Amino acid sequence: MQRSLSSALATLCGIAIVISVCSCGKSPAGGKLLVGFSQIGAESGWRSAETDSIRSEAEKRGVDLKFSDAQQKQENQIKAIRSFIAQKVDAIILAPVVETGWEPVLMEVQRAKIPVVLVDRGIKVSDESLYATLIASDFVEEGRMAGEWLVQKLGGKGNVVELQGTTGAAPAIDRKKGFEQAIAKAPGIKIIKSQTGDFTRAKGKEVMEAFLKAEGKNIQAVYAHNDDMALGALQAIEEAGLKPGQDLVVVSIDGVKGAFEAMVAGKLNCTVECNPLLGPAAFDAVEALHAGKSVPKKSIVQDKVFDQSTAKATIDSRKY
Ligand code: GYE
Repeated sequence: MQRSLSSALATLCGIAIVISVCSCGKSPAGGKLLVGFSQIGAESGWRSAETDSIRSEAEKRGVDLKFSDAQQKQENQIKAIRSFIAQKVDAIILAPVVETGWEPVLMEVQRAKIPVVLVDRGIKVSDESLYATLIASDFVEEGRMAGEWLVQKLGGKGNVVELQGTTGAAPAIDRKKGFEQAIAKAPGIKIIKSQTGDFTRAKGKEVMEAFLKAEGKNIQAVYAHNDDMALGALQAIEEAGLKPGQDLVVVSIDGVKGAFEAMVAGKLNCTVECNPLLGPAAFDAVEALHAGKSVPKKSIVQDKVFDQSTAKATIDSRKY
C-alpha cells in the first residue's frame, strides 16, 4: 500500500512535470511559432523584396506571421510592437525606420521576455541588450564603394548632387558617410547639393528636378542612396533634355531589377548591391533564440558593385 501510494504520487508528479514543460514551450499559435514583423512600408523595390522574402520564409517554415506596415512612421512601428506584446508573440522582427527613439518600447518588449531580431537597419540604443541580433549590410561600406567607383569614372573631377534616403535612417546616415570618405581622396570632386528624396521614386524625381533647375549643366554626377530615387532622377534628367548615363553619370545602391534594366539601357551607370533577401537568416535567428541558443550580435550581408560592363551578363540571374 505504502509502495503503491508513493509510486502513484511519483506518476502524478511526472505528469505534472510533463504538463508544465509542454505548456511553457507552446506559443498561442497552437504549437506554431508566432512572430510579429514590423515593416517600415513599401517605399522601394528593395523593401518589397525584403517583405516577400520574410513572408515566404515564414510560410515555408510554418510560422504564424503577424505583418504590420508602418507607412514610414516610427509611431506606427511602436504601436505594432505594443500589439505584438499583447498578442504574446514568440519573437519580433523589426526593420526600424530611424536609428533613435526605440528605448521605451524595447524596454517593454524586454520585460515581456520577447527576443527582438533587427533586420536591414540598425538602431542606436544605450543598452545593447534591448535587441538580440542585427542582420544587415554594411551601409558605410556600400557608400564607400559607390564613391570609389565614381572617383574612377569621373577621373577625380566633377560636381555631384546627392539624393539622400529617409532622414535619420541608418542607410541614409551611413551611405552618406562612406561616400564622403571615398571622395575626400579626390579634392576635385564636390557635393554641390544634397537633399532627402525619402527613398522613393517620386521624391527622387522631384528633388532632381529642383537640382537641375538650380545647377543645370553644372552637375556632372548624381549619387542616390537607393535605386528607386535614381530611377526617378533618370526621368527628371531626360525630361530636362539631357541623357542620363552620358551627359550625367548616375550611381546608386540596392541592385534591384529596375536598376539592372536601366544599366542595360545605358541610363544608369552603376549600382552597389544591397541584398534584401533576409528571410532565411531572420528565421534562423528566431528559431535559435526560441530554442535558447545564442546568436551573434551582428551578421553582415556581403555586397558588391555592378556597372554597365557587368549588367547584361548578370541581369537574368538576379533574384530581386
Ligand atoms: O536601400 C532602400 C529602402 O533599409 C537597406 O531602405 C534599406 C533601404 C534600401 O527603402 O531602398
